[in-house]
Amino acid sequence: MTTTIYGVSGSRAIRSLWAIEEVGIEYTHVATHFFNDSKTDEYLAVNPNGRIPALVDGDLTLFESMAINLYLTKKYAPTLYPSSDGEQAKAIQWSVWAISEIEPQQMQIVIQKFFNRDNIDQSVIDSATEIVQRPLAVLNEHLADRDYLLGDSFSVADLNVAGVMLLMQMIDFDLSAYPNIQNWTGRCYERDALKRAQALD
Ligand SMILES: N[C@@H](CCC(=O)N[C@@H](CS)C(=O)NCC(=O)O)C(=O)O
Repeated sequence: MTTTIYGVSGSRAIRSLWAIEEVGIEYTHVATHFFNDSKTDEYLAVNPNGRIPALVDGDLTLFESMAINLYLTKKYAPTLYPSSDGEQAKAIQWSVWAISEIEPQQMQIVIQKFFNRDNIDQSVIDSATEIVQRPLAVLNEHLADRDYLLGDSFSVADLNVAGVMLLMQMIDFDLSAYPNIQNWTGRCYERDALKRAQALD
């Protein structure tokens, strides 16, 4: 069976490139860029949304980084995927939380800083920065008495939330009011699997 992952590391595909490096299986990386590469007929047959990442694992084709990561860890890296129903639900909870509570605000800032450089609307940045404080405070509080989201060890919950939070670095977001988040991202971001993923195209 062959496993192929599509996407470039300088994009949200980094989340799933990180995941596939964590699980340690053999795979083919197709460095599909989010501009033209993701709109070819060949790629649209893999992901009709025209977005990266996407995964083909044998007969299974998947899009959405969080779903790809939950699948990869469950199937190939049981140490990263919780065993109890409750903890599995928590992993899903944090994954959904990251893309619904954090990512939309980050993207507002990304759009202004990177795609609207000549005409930045500071009010959009200020508003997104303010809105994201509430979920950041929740995450910071949650990490007050544990090293990782589900307890003592790194799991797919950390992979997914820290994967989404990678964008915070790109937009130079000030996290100094959230020391527990800073310490936790520090632990997550020193993982070799992430470094290998970041070294890919
Ligand atoms: N919710 C998707 C978002 C994927 C996404 O929007 N990827 C961007 C790259 S960062 C993309 O492919 N953009 C191309 C486009 O929207 O046409 C996921 O997490 O996988």
